Amino acid sequence: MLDNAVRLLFVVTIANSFAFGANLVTNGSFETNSFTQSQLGVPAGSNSVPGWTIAGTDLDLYRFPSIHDPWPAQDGLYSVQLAGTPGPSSIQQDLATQVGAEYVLSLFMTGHPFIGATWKLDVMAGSEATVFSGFWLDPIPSDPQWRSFSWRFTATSPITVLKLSDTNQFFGAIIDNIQVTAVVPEPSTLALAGLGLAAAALRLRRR
Ligand SMILES: [Ca+2]
Repeated sequence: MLDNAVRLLFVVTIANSFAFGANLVTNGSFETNSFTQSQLGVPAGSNSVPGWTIAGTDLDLYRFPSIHDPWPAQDGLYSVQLAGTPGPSSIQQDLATQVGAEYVLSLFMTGHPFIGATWKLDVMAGSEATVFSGFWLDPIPSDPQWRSFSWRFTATSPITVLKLSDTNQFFGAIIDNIQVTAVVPEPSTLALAGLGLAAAALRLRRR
């Protein structure tokens, strides 16, 4: 019976042994910017969206509500479409990371309104890459269809370049609320692990 209890304790510990650290991304929700209603497009090289380096051609920064942006942002007032007017474009920033540590990237994505289609976002973190994609019907103000995406990567450098790209020229994915957090052991489960080890050690001593 004690054997089973100890095994169960270790299984519970392994299954719940992760938590997530602080967000490493600067301005991941695009709420800090020098955007004005009259300038929707943000050209490559612009520093009007602090934290991000903009490359390619142009991106669209949307502020809710406006005639160009009838759907609510997922977080705050602002969201970004990388396939600008015209795109394509990319955004990137350097993240301070620990070599060998694991991180989780999470963001919210929806599709360009007025055109139901499959949209995709190319994601790079250091030398690792993935693609977030899906089919969206036309987002509408009452149903912006924000979906959550996440992906784990391992840092191979003290500086990891996070880069998000959309290869569409005009219409594409819309993104918001970008976060990168370290995967770290959770103190409460570390305590459970300690209890498990203590129980196992006690059993061995009694034999
Ligand atoms: Ca936002």
